[in-house]
Amino acid sequence: MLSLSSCHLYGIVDLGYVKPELAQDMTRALVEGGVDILQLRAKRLPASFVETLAYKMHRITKEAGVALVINDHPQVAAVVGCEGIHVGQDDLGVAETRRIVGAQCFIGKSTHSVAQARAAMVEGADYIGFGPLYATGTKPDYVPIGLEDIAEVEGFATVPVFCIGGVNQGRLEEVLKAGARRVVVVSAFLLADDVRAEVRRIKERLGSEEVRFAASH
Ligand code: TZP
Ligand code: MG
Repeated sequence: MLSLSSCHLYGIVDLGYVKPELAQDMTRALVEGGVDILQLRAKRLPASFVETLAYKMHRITKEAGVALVINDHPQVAAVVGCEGIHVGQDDLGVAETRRIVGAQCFIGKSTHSVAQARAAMVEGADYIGFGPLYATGTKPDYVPIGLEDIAEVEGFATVPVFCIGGVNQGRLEEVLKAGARRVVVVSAFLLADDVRAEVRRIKERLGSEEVRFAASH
């Protein structure tokens, strides 16, 4: 399994886009394409449903060596033995979440400003989601924060920062130029005609850890 700091491309199986019965196929496509880490996001579905699906997805991700993160349901992450849990600003805090998931499970937190990113680090989040950078149908109620604060957050963060929100092939270049090192891609993957090919394309541009290391030394 890749360590969290080696993960640069983050995919999400969001049931707002994927029918539950196609979630396993989508999981396979995303991991075969090359996501480093994958989240199950099933807003407004009961925990029992999320748990059943998490077991099925975890079988696939584990085999592929990809960490599975559960959005919103710490009990599910704990019982299924998922590698990560993701919480938002309105969810349980990091400490309370830690009490449920234990020490083995890493905790990611969504942040929407520099101040929230700092606070999430102080709280002990293991990674930060930072966005939405652009307006996105996946989070229609959120005001996009743009690209200008990415460099600042990357400058002080001592945990991985995953930039999120409207990221796609066409925008990747400017996102990376703004200082991002890691991205989450949701709809651009889930709505692609060829999911594997789309993941591969973004993965190639993001580069391997070795290439990045060589470039910075
Ligand atoms: N958090 C901030 S933006 C976002 C989440 C879950 C959705 C990103 O989805 P997309 O489709 O890649 O814009
Ligand atoms: Mg949440």
